[in-house]
Amino acid sequence: MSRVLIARNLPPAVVDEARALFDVTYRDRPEPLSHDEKVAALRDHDGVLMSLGDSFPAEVFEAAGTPRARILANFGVGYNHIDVAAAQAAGLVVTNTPGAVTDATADIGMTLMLMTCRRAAEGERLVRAGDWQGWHPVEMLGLHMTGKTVGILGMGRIGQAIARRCHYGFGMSVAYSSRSEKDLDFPATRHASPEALAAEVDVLAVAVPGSPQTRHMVNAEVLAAMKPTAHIVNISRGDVIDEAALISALQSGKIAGAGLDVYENEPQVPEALRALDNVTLLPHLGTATLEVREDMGRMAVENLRAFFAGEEVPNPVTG
Ligand code: 8YV
Repeated sequence: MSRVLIARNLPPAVVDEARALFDVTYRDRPEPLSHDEKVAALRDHDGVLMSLGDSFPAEVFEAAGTPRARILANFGVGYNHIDVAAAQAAGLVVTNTPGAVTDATADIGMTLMLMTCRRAAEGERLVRAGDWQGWHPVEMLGLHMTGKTVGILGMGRIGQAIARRCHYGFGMSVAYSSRSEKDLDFPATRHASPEALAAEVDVLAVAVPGSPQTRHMVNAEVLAAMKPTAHIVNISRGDVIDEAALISALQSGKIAGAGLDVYENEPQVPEALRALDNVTLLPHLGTATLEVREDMGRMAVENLRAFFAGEEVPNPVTG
């Protein structure tokens, strides 16, 4: 039986499934692996099922020498915490869990959009603090979403799921910017660059995967191109937005609001961001439902099973 480390606590059904297939070491803890634990994981197991927070930079593979492990099965779609080239050079296959995360993450995108555009988090804080003075005709007016334009930065699976929700559910027009023209089943206008997209939209939804190439793709220039009435939401990776530039755009009223599920240095959220009223801040809830976490776990286990059975892995990551 192949030896597999499950590096973090997972839904019990996933652990049971893995135990039926592999000789499992279950590290039933929420904390990410330390550097030494990662090196030991690679040396002592045939495969490692790991997740966000368990970063695997090149130095981990270097420290592990010629590892016993031949597969890193990431529990999640985003793999910017793994140096895939270094993993491959050390002889490991890397896999992820696309598809399983799409709808839940798009739902959190819509939650953020509604909460920031309609000032719901701000209103909730007002009521909770006991400060609500009663209904008023021009109190807490937000942005009406019907008929407005959403801009999707990165029209992959999650971007498309957000766009469909906006188009079919909220009567919004869809614009996008992505590396290639997409063949879509709903109307959408492509813009040449993030700046050009930002200038045209009422809500900018960041859905491009995190990577060295997309780091700070939303920079001060992109934020400056946005309308002062526009909002931005991010369900991707925190560092796709230059957080310092975002804070100053929000503080100076260059943009109207932001809804964030992800941050540059999770779980640290800058005090300056937390002090702002025009932001909605969620703790990386994108895939946080039991069904979705079970689906993600099943996909990760299936990648491991296929690999050890000598089959093609269903979800290889190529870097
Ligand atoms: C996951 C995510 O919960 O799938 C992803 O890439 O960002 C999340 O919402 C997390 O990555 C689990 O590892």
